[in-house]
Amino acid sequence: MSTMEIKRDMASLAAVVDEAARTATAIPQLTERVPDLTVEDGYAIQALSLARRLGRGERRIGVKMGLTSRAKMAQVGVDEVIWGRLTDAMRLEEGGAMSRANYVHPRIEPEIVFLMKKPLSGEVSPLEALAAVEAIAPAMEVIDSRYQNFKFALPDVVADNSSSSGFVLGNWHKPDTAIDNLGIILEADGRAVQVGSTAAILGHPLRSLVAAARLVSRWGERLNPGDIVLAGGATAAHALAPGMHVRAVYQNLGAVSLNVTE
Ligand code: OOG
Ligand code: MG
Repeated sequence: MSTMEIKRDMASLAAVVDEAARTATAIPQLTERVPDLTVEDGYAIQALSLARRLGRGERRIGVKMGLTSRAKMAQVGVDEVIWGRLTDAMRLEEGGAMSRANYVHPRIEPEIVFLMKKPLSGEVSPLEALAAVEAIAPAMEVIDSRYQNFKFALPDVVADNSSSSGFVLGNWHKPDTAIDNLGIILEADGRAVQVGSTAAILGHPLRSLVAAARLVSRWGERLNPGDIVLAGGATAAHALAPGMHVRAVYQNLGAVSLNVTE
């Protein structure tokens, strides 16, 4: 295949995942159609599908890290840290509502989010990463794999923007707030469905920011001032259903909540 043909192919695969996300329709894994799809291809497809979103007027506002905890890796059977791009259209109002109909099979997970005040990319130490942070907040991510049965291989999930589909942010705290080992309870309708600690995120959520700086620069990007960085789920994700009220309660940081409608 010529370079031109390969590029065209990536663009059509980007259209497939983007349309699946836009219309909340489950699709077969791309690796079923293209068995030799690589992780590099996955990131190329992700970048092209993000470009389609930007073409519809969405704004890139940061990145998400994925599979930064054992619980998450075990839940989806992929054990490599991944990243995806976030846009303003994915933001959900804290304490507000999200419509189940806009998603294929949404799940929610408790995370930590960083707000950047300085650019960051490449190999950095945890201290250098912290020096680039404006604020830290508790957050929940709504993930929604576009693949049937929430099943995928590494190149698939990367192409599908690492399952990103929504997020809700809690109150901002100072960057020097201790976040290395804070208890988290994820509740659905007042019942604890997941219990964990921020330490589950690579031992310390700051390590996820270090990994984000390294990974984005590998793909020609950087973290910019004003960007947010979701550090990855601290527990396994919980499936969402209409009528459900979900809340993540954090030791010292407060809580974040969301209501699921039809
Ligand atoms: C992949 C995305 C993982 C996280 O926080 O670990 C992720 C998935 O679980 O579908 O967002
Ligand atoms: Mg996540």
